[in-house]
Order: sequence, then C-alpha cells, then structure tokens
Amino acid sequence: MQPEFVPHSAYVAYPESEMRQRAQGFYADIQRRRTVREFSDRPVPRDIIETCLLAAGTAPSGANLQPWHFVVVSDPDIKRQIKEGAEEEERAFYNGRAPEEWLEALAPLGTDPHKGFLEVAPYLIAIFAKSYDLLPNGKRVKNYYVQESVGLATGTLITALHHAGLASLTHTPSPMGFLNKVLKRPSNERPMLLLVVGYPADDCRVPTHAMKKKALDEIATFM
Ligand code: IYR
Repeated sequence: MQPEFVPHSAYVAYPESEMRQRAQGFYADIQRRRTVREFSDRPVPRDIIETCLLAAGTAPSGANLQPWHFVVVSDPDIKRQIKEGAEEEERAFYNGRAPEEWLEALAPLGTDPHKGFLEVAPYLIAIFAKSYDLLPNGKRVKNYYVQESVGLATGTLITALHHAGLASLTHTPSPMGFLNKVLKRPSNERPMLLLVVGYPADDCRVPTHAMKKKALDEIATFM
C-alpha cells in the first residue's frame, strides 16, 4: 500500500515562555492526581467517560493498530460479579500466594482483600489487550507492541479522567481471567487491568507513602 501524507496543520507552536507556563501548569495539575480506594456512589455522566475513552484512543500504538478494548461497567449485577471474582483472587493473594517481600512493599498502602469499592464506584472500566484482531471474515491480524500500546492508552485515560475532575484506581486482581468470563470477551483479549472510576468519597483518605515521588535526578539522566 502507498503511504499517504497530509500537512500536520493541527500542530500548535507556542513561544518558549508560554511553553514553560504550560509545562509547569500541567505538572502542578497532574501532581494533584491521587489513586483513591474510597469512592462515592455519586453517578458520573456517561458522556464524560465516553470523551475520556476517545482521548485514550488517541494514544500511539504499534503500527496504529490500537490493540485495546475498554469494557465500561455500570450495571450493579455485573459489578457484583466482578467484585466476587476479584475478592476470590485477592484472598488467595493476601493469604499465601504473594511472597512476604511483596506484602511488605504493599503495607504502606493499607490494601487488603476487601474490594467494596468495586460495587460503590459508578464505573468500572476493564481494559483488554488484543494480541490479534479478528476481521469479520475470520482472518487474524497480528498486533505489535501490545502491552506497551495498552499501557500508553491507559496512562492517557487516567490523565484524561483526572483532567475531567474524576478519580481512579488502577486495580489488578491477579490472575484476571474471570473478567473474560463475566464480561463475555473473546480469547484474543487479555485483561490488563481494571480501572475503578468515580468521585472520591467525602471522607476519602489517601496514603502518605504514595505522595513521595522520586526527584528528577533519580528518574532521569541528561547526557
Ligand atoms: N492486587 C492487590 C495487591 C496490590 C498489588 C500492587 I503491585 C499494588 O500497587 C496494590 C495492590 C490489591 O489490589 O489489593
């Protein structure tokens, strides 16, 4: 196929002073993002979730094949089934499956096998990675850099939700195979994580441990 190109007319150039201001403004705003585990049951308008998903869908991906699928759950019965599946895995995790070192690393977050927020929060977004796509004629199309791509889309989604004024939790009950069953997803889709989305509870508290972000010279090297 012949590649086709058009001018990149959507690009916006800013003067350096404005770039600096924008970079600092964005940093100040994203610095306020916190993972929360105590959600309000206050409903979130569906169109806001839809717009954030469209933003996530703009993420770069291997060969632009967009190897992701988002299942948005608000149905109370499906949320209950997800909670039951997740808590079953979490009980096994906290009561033996997780090595001591892992539990020690988690201790400052105060997590446990109870995942009541899975029924309280208005939306659960299950994020699936597709190792290949299936065309309507049954033909398989291989995807590339699938985990990287889905990670990029998930990061974009979390950022978009925060930008819109919503809180989220990246929840990873492991293994997550139960999500294929509960959400009736095909075998070419692998659940990557479960995003819990909504407003923080009025009395929501967040662990101080997760506020400590590494300094620039710890996370970056300039040469
Ligand atoms: N999935 C478990 C354990 C857990 C693991 C990591 I790594 C975390 O950053 C947080 C929790 C749970 O959700 O409790």
